Amino acid sequence: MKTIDKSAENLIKRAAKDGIELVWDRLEKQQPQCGFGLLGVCCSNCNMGPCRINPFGEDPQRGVCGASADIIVARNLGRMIAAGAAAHSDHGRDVVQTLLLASEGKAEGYEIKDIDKIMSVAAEFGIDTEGEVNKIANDLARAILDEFGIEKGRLQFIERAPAVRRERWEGLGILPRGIDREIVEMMHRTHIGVDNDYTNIILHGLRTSLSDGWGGSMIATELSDILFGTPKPVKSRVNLGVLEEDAVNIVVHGHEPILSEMIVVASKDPEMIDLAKKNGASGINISGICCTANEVLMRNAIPIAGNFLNQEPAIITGVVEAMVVDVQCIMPSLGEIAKCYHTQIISTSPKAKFPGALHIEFHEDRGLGIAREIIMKAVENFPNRNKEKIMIPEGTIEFFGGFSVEAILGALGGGLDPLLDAIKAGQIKGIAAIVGCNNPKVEHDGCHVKLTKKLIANDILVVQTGCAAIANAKAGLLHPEAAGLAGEGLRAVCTSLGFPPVLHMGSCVDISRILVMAAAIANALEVDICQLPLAGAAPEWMSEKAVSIGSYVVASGIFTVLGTVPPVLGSKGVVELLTNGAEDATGAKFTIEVDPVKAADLIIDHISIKRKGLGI
Ligand code: SF4
Ligand code: MSK
Repeated sequence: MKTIDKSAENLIKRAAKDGIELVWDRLEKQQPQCGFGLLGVCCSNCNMGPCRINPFGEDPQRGVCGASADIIVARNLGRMIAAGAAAHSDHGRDVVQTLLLASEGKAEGYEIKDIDKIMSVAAEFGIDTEGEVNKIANDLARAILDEFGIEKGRLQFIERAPAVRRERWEGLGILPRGIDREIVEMMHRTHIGVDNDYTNIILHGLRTSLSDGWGGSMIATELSDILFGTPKPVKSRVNLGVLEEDAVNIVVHGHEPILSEMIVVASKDPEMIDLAKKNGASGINISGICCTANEVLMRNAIPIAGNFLNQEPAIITGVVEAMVVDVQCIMPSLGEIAKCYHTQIISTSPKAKFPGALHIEFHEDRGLGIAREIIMKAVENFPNRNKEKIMIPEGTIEFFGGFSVEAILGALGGGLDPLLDAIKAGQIKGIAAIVGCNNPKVEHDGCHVKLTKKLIANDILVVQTGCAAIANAKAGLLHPEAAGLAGEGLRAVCTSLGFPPVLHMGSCVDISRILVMAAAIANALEVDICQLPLAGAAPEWMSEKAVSIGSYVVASGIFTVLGTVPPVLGSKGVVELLTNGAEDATGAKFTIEVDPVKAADLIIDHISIKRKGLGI
């Protein structure tokens, strides 16, 4: 089966009937995929190549320059980490720029929403918090821009990690210095003839990934909270059924909250609603796809249309007036599919243009004005719908999101103690972070849901971000009633708090919230993160960002299970390092397990070992 998402199933069938090619069809046409690529043993880093290593022991065993399979696989993996870290961190940089402009009164529509958070983050950066808020915001934005460079030589947010973890990083020589510096250095090291020691490359990969998790991503999360508010629990609805037949449907898709927040604000403007009514609609319906969806869900309870593999089926409904995209995880196929419908794809980032899209470039200084312009385009497109093509799935699923660390602590009465007590008493055996994408190589959403169900049934609290969270929202697991599927201990805790057994903590960059929580638990118990009953999993991952995430999660001391196979199997050395050697270095390692039920068993065993280690 292609998907377990009932709201997408019939749309996929309809696309096939209408001869519209979707991601699954393109994957099929790519078969067989290149064996060298799957193993990670092809290289085109210089023009003596491209080279590939025969994994079956026959010649050639070396690239033209003499690079072995170990070197080629490590270099390719290093570049994947660098690309992923760059994506998250450049997102973070855009949020800092917005804060900077807002502090100078040059960003229309933006304001500082979380005063407590700006004060606490400013204090971390040693900024005087006595003065006027805009001055503090300006000083903070400038201090954070320094984190991208090299002058300071040590990222500020790593101070949130337990001292013992920082010492470990220092001992390994992987303390992240500057975000851009680590990414650039990875590109330098993997140029022909530079770093040809695969262990050294992988170690720098960990350092690069740490500059994402404890740098770029954490910056994106914290500053988004400052500008748009720190999330609190919210109720919303999910799946493609959130699209409405009589309203102007605007789907925001991509990653950054900067424009989508303004679109949400502008969509409530009576003038925009009147315009929609004049064009024959009942109003304006905003929904989201991918991590933009998670951003506007967390702070505005905006419904979610779907995750990564829902982006093409969304257009097949025939009711999307505009799909507004910024950066990351946006398929270049959207423009082609939209040609068969009235949907207007609107690209907005100067960094990301798409075939067949109308480009309305976003600039923070006119944020609200541009959002209004985009909404007007969507509204004017409403009369162009072809009524015969409309196919909206019936029924939506209710779920809860908005579980920032602050919200979780708030619900626990302001401190971690109730959670620690539940863990010590074995009511909650441990915590698993299930994150990451969809991948058409595996059943859409299926691995996320099977893994999660087995974990909660075994009293493991699941925390989630990204497309993984959306998958489980669609499956009904992000609702307090899902506590009925949990083991006795977890069920009791969820029932007393009114919490779901699966907590939605936000977008991909918000995995930094999970790091903050892990560090807080480790600090409270006076142990290192790697001693805690924690695990990570990315059952359906596909993006380079997921490679960076997996790497910083392991580097932070958390055992991680990958559900789709990374392109590393062509190197015995790299595989041994990631699945074994990493444990000596970081206290954690990777495992690859494509069967989600077996992956759950691995996590359950791991958590039980860690519990024994703590004597609980
Ligand atoms: Fe081939 Fe070496 Fe050039 Fe890569 S860097 S393409 S292995 S010669
Ligand atoms: S959106 S990176 S497909 S989680 Fe963050 Fe989903 Fe993966 Fe993109």
